[in-house]
Amino acid sequence: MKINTDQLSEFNKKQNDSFENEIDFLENKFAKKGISIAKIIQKLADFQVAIPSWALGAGGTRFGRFSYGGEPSSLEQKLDDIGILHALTKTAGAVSLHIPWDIPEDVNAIKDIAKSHDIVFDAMNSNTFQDQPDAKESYKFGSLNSINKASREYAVKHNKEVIRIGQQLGSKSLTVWLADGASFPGQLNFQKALQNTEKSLKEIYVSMPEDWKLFIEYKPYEPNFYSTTIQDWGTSFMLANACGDRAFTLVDLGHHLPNTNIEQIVATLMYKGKLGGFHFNDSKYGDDDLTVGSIKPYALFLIFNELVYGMENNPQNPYPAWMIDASHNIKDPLEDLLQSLEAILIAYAQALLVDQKALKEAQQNNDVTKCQEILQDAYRTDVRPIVKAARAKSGAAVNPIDAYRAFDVRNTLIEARGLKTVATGL
Ligand code: PSV
Ligand code: MN
Ligand code: MN
Repeated sequence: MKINTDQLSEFNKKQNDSFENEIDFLENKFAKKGISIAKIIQKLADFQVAIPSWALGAGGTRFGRFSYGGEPSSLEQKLDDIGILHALTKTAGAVSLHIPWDIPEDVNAIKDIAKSHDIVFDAMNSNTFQDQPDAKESYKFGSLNSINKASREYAVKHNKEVIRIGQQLGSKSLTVWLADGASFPGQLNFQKALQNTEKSLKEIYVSMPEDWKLFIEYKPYEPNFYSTTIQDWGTSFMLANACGDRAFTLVDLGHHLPNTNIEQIVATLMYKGKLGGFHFNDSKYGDDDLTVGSIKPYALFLIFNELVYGMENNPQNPYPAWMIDASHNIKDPLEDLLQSLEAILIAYAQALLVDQKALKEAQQNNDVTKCQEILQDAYRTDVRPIVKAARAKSGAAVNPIDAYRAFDVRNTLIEARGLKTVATGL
């Protein structure tokens, strides 16, 4: 199924949304502060977020999985689904693949399909947290950190293979997330595990092409519940530094203990030029992988505020690789991703509305009340007309979920693929 720009502009016209009037109002209001809404609209229109191949089916739980119907069962179908998201939003122009779930049988055919949807291949993800049916070595007690040399070498080899596949597709980065850790005290020698991890990552790093980046993801717990070898940003940062200039830390919003000040982590990493990748989701308790912005929208805004500051003031930091890392088992996965994309653009727009000049002055004067007022003035602005204007500008749907439902996407997919479908992934 393909939705084209003409169909969408027709649908937009029919909807007759009043966002343009609201834009006029915002232009006038923010011009007084020297903030251009037109520039913000352009920034939002340019913003692209990768969709992970594993978020297109109903998943996100290790307990019951309930098929949503019409889910993609091949890489081709996954790209088609992202094509739908991208047509509706013009924000989802990239895919992040997980190997071995997404090994392409015919690389050129896959590249053609991606191109036809205007999708590029963002970071490749390796998987050393599961043993595959034909596995020669086991990751049961770790992969890159393993006490067992053969398991370590097997995991390094897998990562090299992921790089090779990524190169064929035109990807330029590898994300490594390790489940490696211990479930019980005494199980692991922490120092040895860290040393092995560092050594293995360095081996992977030196095997990357010169124009590739390595993203090292951290997570405090799960699946191991006593210790995780790369548990926090500090460990990831240290390992990235040990590898070299093209190794970076990857922040996943769900990978923090409750109440962690994630925006401060973002600021610290960008200051040091080491924030390479970013996974969006939301959570109430742990790595819940809920829809972006569904639980803590103010925290998301504060994080974006630091990202915007970093993108404008830290040339030492590369432009981060954005990805949604959310999936759910009771919502239509595509509607869920549309909601996440919307929440990301809303938080980005709010952060771009922060009056940086006034904030700097208030900080200089230690005017704490004013600082808070400035941030909250941006956060409490209804930026949805700006997001709609950005989408209208790029030829997307002004209201993507309305369009998704009006075009009856899910039923069309169910008709084509069946009602009892299982997508590969989590
Ligand atoms: C781990 O929880 C994670 O967030 C990593 O990004 C993985 O690559 C992804 O989920 C899928 O396993
Ligand atoms: Mn992640
Ligand atoms: Mn996660």
